[in-house]
Amino acid sequence: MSRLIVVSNRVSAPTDPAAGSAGGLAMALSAALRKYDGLWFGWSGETCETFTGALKTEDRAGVTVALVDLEAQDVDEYYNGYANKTLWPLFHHRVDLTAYERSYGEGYERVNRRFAEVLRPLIQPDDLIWIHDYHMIPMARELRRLGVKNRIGFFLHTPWPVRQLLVTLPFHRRLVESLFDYDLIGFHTAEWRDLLEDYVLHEVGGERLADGRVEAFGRAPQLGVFPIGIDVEGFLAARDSVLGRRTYDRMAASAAFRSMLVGVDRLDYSKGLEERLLGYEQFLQDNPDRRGQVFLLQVTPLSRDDVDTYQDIRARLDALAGRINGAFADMDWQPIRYLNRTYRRDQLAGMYRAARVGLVTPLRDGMNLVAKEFVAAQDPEDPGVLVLSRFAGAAAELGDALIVNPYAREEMSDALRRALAMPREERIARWQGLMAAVRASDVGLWRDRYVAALRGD
Ligand code: ADQ
Repeated sequence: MSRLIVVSNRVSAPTDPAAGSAGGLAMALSAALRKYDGLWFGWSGETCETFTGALKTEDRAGVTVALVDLEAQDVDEYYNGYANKTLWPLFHHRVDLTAYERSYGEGYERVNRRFAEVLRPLIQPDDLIWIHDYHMIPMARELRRLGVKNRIGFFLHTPWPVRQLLVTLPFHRRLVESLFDYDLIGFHTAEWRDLLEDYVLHEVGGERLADGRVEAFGRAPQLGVFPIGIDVEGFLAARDSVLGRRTYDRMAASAAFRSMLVGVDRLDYSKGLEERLLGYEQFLQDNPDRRGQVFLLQVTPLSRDDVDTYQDIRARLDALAGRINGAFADMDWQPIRYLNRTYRRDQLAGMYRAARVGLVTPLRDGMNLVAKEFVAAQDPEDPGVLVLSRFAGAAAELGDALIVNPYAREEMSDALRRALAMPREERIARWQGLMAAVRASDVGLWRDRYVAALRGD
């Protein structure tokens, strides 16, 4: 069997899977690679004075990882710049937050070239190469330049933007052309795939071939839909672990017969956190009889601190949570518990299980694994209700959730009232549909489907 080489910006294989608190991508990839004979290559997260390309190789929880340091200027232009200030906001439709600086684009291409040069000697002729996410789009082009003939696949964890916004990016055509050096390009949903096709057909003058593929730039890569999921058995084990059960007991006791709503998100403007708090505020206004009977546990660790936008959103959320608590709290009740820290996976599982409602309301999200974790954590006999944004990729599979438009606070308020009043039979019926969908997209299946398609099976 051919080896699998996985490439992503950050490499994060947790030594104890139950303790994992890394982002969605890292959790999914470490679960996927654990059973594979392969190599995981990426940036070490460290900087060096002058780029040498020296590799640090180690074994982490059964996964061989190969890491390289970058210069401070690389990190600034490629990671903080083009990845986090250009592509991330643009792909999440925040052109108001998108930076279009030429030095960022140059740094992005330089770092991708450096990564390709360091990886090149490690590649054996029949290796499959699987490159992840928006940090790495030009990697295939650079590897091809170095003579790599292997099958190379790309997977985008974020949404793909609409054509009308993508064209605001200088050199957008160059970026998309470099995508066409892959053999396979994977997305979470048909919607994201269709948006790339739309750009290629209408902006570049590409053509639809008889077999359904789209041809442009003299190439016709395969485009596919591979919805990512969670490690279902691993997550259930975390939920049922000693710490998972103890966390559930603690939360249930501290809820003291009140219904808990739970939100778990990285601090990011794409997650719709302000809109969620505003929807909850509306609910408290609309339903005086519910005050004192519910509370929102919002778990949001701080992230990407060096990008100004995250400082702003943090300040706004702090103010909003303070305002709502100030306006509605009583001597023995606080409507929002806002926690800025990460928790172990088993602790999160216990929190989800203790919640009556899971609030997953991003404004735009490639998939959203929290939605799937919340479903998996529930008690089949007495499950909580998932309130899910229609703008999360997960909504394409999780139609049994209460689907909401997070921009409309009255709609959020209505959904909360409905979720809290939902009879047990309906909760069970919806949960069964949701859990079947969560199992059908298990991360192991996701990996196997992608690798089979990359191999050309
Ligand atoms: P993310 O934007 O990071 O991922 P998501 O899919 O929700 O979003 O995954 C977040 C992960 O981080 C979850 O596993 C969650 O449990 C964990 N997490 C969040 N808050 C935490 C906390 N306080 N403590 C510990 N763990 C916490 C990107 C894309 C998504 C896509 C994934 C996978 O933005 O759309 O679903 O990649 O492709």
